[in-house]
Amino acid sequence: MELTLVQGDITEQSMDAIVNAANSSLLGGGGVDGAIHRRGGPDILRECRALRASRYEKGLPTGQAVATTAGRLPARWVIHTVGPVYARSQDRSHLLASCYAESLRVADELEAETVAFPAVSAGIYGWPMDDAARIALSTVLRASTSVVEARFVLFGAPAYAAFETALAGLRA
Ligand code: AR6
Repeated sequence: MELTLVQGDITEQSMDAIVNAANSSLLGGGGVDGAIHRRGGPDILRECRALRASRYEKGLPTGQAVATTAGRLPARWVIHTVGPVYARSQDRSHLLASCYAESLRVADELEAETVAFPAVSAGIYGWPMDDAARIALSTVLRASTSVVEARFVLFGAPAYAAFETALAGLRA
């Protein structure tokens, strides 16, 4: 698998699937979630509502992932995953790793070959970027998947630099 890092906006990526850092309501929010729903249009929210009514009446649990189509976005699918809120007093890194592993599992089910990820939990959910990057990259590098390209789309220079440093550390 090819793993790439780019600085940019995930809503502009022409990939088979883009991953959304959602919340368990699946009904939208701020950050990358807000951007995806804003640019993708109402079809995504309609499918999210249907998922809530059928498979996830209590919401999508933290660490899990589920797909919808991508509305007006250039991607084909959006894979919604729910990152853990960062807590200094409790190690939730297994849940953050699970977001990436489960997103790749859903991508495999969709036969998606190219997948773009944001830095899940590293915005509103408060995860320190360096640690979020290390968990994200090590999980994706370890995954057994048919995905051909995993692209991390980092919003801003500091996020990109943190991922670059973390990747160099993992490859050293
Ligand atoms: N493209 C790529 N990355 C982005 C974009 C974008 N368009 N916009 C923001 N980011 P966040 P979380 C970066 O807060 O921490 C929502 O309200 C951002 O700079 O989007 O998992 C949900 O509904 C940061 O580095 O997600 C949840 O309630 C990273 O994406 C909650 O926020 C993740 O930041 C989830 O919080």
